[in-house]
Amino acid sequence: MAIAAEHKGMSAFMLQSVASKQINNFRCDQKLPAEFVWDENERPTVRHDQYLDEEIPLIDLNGILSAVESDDCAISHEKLTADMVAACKEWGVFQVINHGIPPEVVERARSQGRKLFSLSLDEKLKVQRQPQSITGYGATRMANFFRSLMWSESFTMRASPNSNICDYGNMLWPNESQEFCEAFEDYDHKLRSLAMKITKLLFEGLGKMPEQNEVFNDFWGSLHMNHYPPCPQPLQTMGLAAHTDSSCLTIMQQGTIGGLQVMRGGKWVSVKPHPSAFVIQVGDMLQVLTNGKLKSTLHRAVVNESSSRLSIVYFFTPDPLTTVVPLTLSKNEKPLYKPLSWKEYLNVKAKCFMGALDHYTLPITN
Ligand SMILES: O=C(O)CCC(=O)C(=O)O
Repeated sequence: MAIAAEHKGMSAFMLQSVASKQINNFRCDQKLPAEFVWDENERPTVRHDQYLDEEIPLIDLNGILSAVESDDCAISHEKLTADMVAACKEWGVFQVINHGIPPEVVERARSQGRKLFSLSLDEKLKVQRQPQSITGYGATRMANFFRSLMWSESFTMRASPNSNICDYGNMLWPNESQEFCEAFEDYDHKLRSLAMKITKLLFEGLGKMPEQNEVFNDFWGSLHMNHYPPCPQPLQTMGLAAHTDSSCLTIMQQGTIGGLQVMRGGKWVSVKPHPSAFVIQVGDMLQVLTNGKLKSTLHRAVVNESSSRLSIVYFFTPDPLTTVVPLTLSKNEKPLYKPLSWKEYLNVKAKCFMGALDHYTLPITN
């Protein structure tokens, strides 16, 4: 196919540059450029706003996140953790409300995200993601696994405890980066705490609370934003191709415009935006830590013709060098995965993409 031949031999870095240039120079009276047209059998069949009658589980964290609990609370706590685990097993995704993160914190980060993507391409290229780096501006890193380009641009920063948020703020707005820096540092700290709590609740729901394991002492975070401009032929392209996240947990804010779809029972399901909710998804590392009891969620993003969409994603990951092993083993249960570090896993994922977990999967023995 012509497009494949055209892209053959291009590095992910070059593909990112091609995609960013095309998207930023695009005029809305133009047709979808050929590089973005996906093969018919790979195109979306479910629109961004085509929702099921059955709702994706909505979990109310009201009261549960506070430290003090009465006996009544203990019952609801148990039910809540069981509901979370059931949602992960049945849907691979759930949304949380009353999560304790004020709406103004979310809006402040979203407004800075919109400001960033509305900069000129030249300004954004000052912070372009470099070939071996996971942070910076560009198209998605998984670009070179696909023959066609994706209709999106993205920007990633390391979050605490090793944040480069303010460094990026200073590079983008040398004399006025304070607002950017404060907005995302605040967002980062609050999301980190929420991610820790939800991770613990999930382990509790599985009946195992491995507090002592070193993974729990040292989680890292990163903040990733995706911008999907309106697209003239949304059903011929893909915003972000199907993938699982390498993280432990992913917490996403998708605003009011839908586009996220998760695979459930062999079918794509659109996640309906809830005005104040965060979307929670299981990543590859949680699959390893739970010995496959929770599976990482296969998901993708589709685009639409009328509205631009911004998603802000917080990836909660193990410390890059800490050894990650299955932690929820019951008596006689064998580990399904070899020990790994997240750093090493990212390198394998960059080469094998969706085959990365297979690389660490142990043969089943009796
Ligand atoms: O924007 C979305 O809806 C999906 C984002 C996503 O899957 C990602 O950034 O990994």
